Amino acid sequence: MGSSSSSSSSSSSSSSPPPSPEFRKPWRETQWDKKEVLEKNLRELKLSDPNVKHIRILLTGQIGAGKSSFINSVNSAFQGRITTEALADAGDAATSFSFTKTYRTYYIRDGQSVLPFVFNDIMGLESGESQGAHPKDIVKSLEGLLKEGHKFNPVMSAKNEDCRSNPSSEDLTYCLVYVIAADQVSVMDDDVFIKMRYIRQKASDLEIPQVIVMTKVDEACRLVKEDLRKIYTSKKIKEKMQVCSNSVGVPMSHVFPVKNYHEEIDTKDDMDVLILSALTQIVQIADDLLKTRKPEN
Ligand SMILES: Nc1nc2c(ncn2[C@@H]2O[C@H](COP(=O)(O)OP(=O)(O)OP(=O)(O)O)[C@@H](O)[C@H]2O)c(=O)[nH]1
Ligand SMILES: [Mg+2]
Repeated sequence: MGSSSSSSSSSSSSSSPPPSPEFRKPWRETQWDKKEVLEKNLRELKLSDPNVKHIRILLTGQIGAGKSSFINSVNSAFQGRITTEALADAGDAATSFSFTKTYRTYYIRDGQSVLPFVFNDIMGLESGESQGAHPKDIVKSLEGLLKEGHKFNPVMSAKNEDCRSNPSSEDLTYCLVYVIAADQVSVMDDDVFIKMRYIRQKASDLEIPQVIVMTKVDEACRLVKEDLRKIYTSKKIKEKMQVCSNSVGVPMSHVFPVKNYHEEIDTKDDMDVLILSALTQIVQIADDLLKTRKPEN
């Protein structure tokens, strides 16, 4: 009798339910019902230096990570409709060449006015010496040296004669954003991380703040795909954010998960809230640098 009860208790403990994929409470606050407030604050933002009209944010990351889609998503959130100005790859992300090949500045419009922040979209990083954007070009862009329309050449960084010699405050980058796909971060090639760490070192030397936008959260977690509001209760998403943070060396407080517009035909408030929350943090971090930095002449 005694032995049978002890064997039944050990079998019940070995078949205990699997751990829940969710935390009981979100570990970060999100203003799900405050989309208009987030939008208004960004629209009415006053930069710390009145001489700078637009604060420049540079996006870098692996090919197909969702850099162009993030710019389009920000624009879509402000327009209230899907826009594709930065032209993202229309196909599956499994392409081996960068869809973005030219250096361009994207302005975000809100009705008639242009918002006080701009994005630079850059060719994606790829493993291998002569694949994807040249890391030195990304550093030149951080320093405000790359000219608009520059055509990326994976084999060779931009020549000095093709670069600006006297960048203005507007040409400088005030925040570097690593765009990393949540479903790819655990399988990303070491070579891409090596390139990112090279860029990170140079950005740190220039005292440029860095953040991570983690895209494709819908591809990494089924719960989140079904309900974006589970973003900060999903254990899987937190785990992916931690991998991003450790791999690049950016603290968790600077990692922002988003779902980009990619197949939707209308904008959605929950997607907009995550995108605008990430943008609010990025712009504040960039503006902190603007307070202190002037171009070196
Ligand atoms: N499911 C999902 N797909 C996404 C998301 N963001 C981007 N995509 C898709 O991923 C693919 C690549 O996106 P892009 O924005 O072109 O990526 P990129 O980083 O600009 O790529 P390159 O310019 O080639 O370096 C496209 O097919 C997008 O539709 C997302 O949050 N979720
Ligand atoms: Mg692109």
